Amino acid sequence: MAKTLLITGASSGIGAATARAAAEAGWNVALCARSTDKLEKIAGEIGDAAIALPCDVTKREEITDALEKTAAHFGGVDAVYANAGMGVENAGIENGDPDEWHDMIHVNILAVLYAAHAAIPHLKKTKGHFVVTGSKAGRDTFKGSVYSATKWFVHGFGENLAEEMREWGGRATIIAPGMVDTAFFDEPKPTKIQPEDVANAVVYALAQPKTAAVREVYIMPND
Ligand code: NJP
Repeated sequence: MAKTLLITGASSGIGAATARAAAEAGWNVALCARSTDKLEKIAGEIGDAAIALPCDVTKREEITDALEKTAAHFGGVDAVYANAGMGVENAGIENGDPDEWHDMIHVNILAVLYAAHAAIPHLKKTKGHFVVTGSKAGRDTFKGSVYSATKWFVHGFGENLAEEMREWGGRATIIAPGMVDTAFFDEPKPTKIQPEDVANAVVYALAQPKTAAVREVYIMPND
């Protein structure tokens, strides 16, 4: 029977590419983001193996509900990819905007915790897998970057979660890309990592036998 993956931030970029790659690899995919029209278009392209579940990841009840609906629709949840994330317009601390930090921390940190908390009861049943999008920015120092600091959190949390999940046979993986050519940036970045490259890394981590827990995949552009 096909396994099921719920993806947040599935309406564009890395999440949309992962939905397509995972479906190609035989997974059912549940697509979560706020843009209903984009989700429905991607789900329509994939077909019966996909459902669109509009969801704001900063609202705990919405991600909890999306997981329940996924389990009801496909018969269970084998993996969750907490990928939704955002940056800020105003870089640095001195010139930063605390309101922007608040929104970013909600999406990049708290919503990852909400997704993990809501996912564990489902993943425990399947000895499943939690994947989260970290960053090169979460393994390196960037002058005054609060975004980078949110991704440092993701890396620390992902490692700690992996240790908790290991107790019952679950696995957790951090995907750490450098610059990816997505709507995250205003200008196209054709020589940088392509969203499909990151999607391949997610599918690789999910495809490993139970004896191998891929804890992190670190991908850099090669230009
Ligand atoms: O960017 P983009 P990426 N509730 O803007 C969703 C990390 N990363 O694919 O709600 C639910 O195309 C948003 O959907 P919508 C980055 O930090 C990137 O590059 O419809 N969903 C969209 O689907 C992030 O964690 C680079 O607006 C929410 C998605 O998030 C991940 O990669 C490098 C939401 C953003 O897609 C995917 O970003 C790196 C909410 N409240 C890490 N807020 C890079 N691009 O260079 C946002 O190291 N979304």
